[in-house]
Amino acid sequence: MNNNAVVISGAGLWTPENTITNEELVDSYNQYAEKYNLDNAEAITAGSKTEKPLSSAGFIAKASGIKSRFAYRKEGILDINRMRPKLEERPIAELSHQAEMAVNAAKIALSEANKPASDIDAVIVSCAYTQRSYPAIAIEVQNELGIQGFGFDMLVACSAATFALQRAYEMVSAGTAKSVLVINPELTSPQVNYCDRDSHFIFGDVSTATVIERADTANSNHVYEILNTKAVTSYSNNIRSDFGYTSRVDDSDPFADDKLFHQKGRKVFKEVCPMAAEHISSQLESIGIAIGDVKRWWLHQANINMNQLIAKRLLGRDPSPDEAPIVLDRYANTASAGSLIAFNLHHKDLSSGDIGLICSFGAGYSIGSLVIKKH
Ligand code: CO8
Repeated sequence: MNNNAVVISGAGLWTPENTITNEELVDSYNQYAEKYNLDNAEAITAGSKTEKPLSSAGFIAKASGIKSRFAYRKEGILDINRMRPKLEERPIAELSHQAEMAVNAAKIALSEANKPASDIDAVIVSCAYTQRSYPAIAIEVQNELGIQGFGFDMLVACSAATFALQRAYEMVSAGTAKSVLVINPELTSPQVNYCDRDSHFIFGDVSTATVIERADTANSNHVYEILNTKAVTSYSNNIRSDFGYTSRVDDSDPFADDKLFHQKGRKVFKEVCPMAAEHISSQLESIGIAIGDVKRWWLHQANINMNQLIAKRLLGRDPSPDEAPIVLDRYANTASAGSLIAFNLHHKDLSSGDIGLICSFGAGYSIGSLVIKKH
């Protein structure tokens, strides 16, 4: 490997302790829906309110592949009089929730990279939402870990992790940073509408982190050269969250359904699958790598049927669990972290020279991918 090559030298995954199974979630949602329908019976009959349909654990597992998810805070989510997590506000002298999640994953990634925090000179926190606009969560993390240099936050919904890895790759290639820590503290549960049957099951909380540096400074056990990166975006309203800093002044309800995650799931499925398959095959073709030469596909984890369809389009057959690992049965959709959870849990068995592909796809629409090769 060329000494100037840019590599992934360490990865970290931090998983919250609390799990919520489909059965638990559906049981609480159905109790909530039955109470809502009873309390609003007159309005529902008059047509001014809509009856809440019941959810089903069987539907969720079949339609999405999700069986369980992790929650940073479980309290409140299953309480039918609350239907959202209860997250205590912390004093500013304490580490913020999202910075804590980020630091937890970052410490694991640094240890895997065999690198002290003092060797890092840039921190990117990249995820679907940040807890506040400023100061950046990345700067708080930088301070907590004692890192010199600079940090910034970026948001690209489901592609936040891959897009940030690409920016880190460019910074190290250009020499503007020596070692970059990319962190994805995906605290999705505050934006999930647990009162909506169609989306209450989709998301989970998690945090992932990755160290990017030059090959000549890397000394960890699992080093991956980044051979190529590719990003694309194409505007779509099919996945939206309209909560923002202007929600206070536009005289709308800042907590209305449109201010939470909402989507046209079937449309997303139909439009994104062919886009992602085309994106990946044209990327590999452009660098002369045959589909059959890719040993592992660390794909975005939104829906098992989506992953199987994309892999089948690429391979011309069903992928084996070993080729395209699935983690969403335990983790659900974790916004941008999904493909990196798959990477964290399924990369150490690869041999020198093996090629893999990390790819995310989702809101925006956005697709981001990296082709990597084990050293
Ligand atoms: N229980 C029982 N029935 C249900 C349920 C439920 N929970 N939900 C829906 N149904 C019903 C529907 O109402 C429908 O009934 P009917 O036929 O009578 O109208 C029937 O089941 C079938 O519904 P769908 O056609 O919607 O079902 P699908 O087979 O399409 O499955 C999915 C729904 C699982 C949502 C599927 O469409 C999907 O996964 N699509 C892909 C979506 C996707 O990948 N989205 C990306 C979102 S993530 C992202 O981009 C990042 C955003 C930032 C993070 C946000 C964090 C909060």
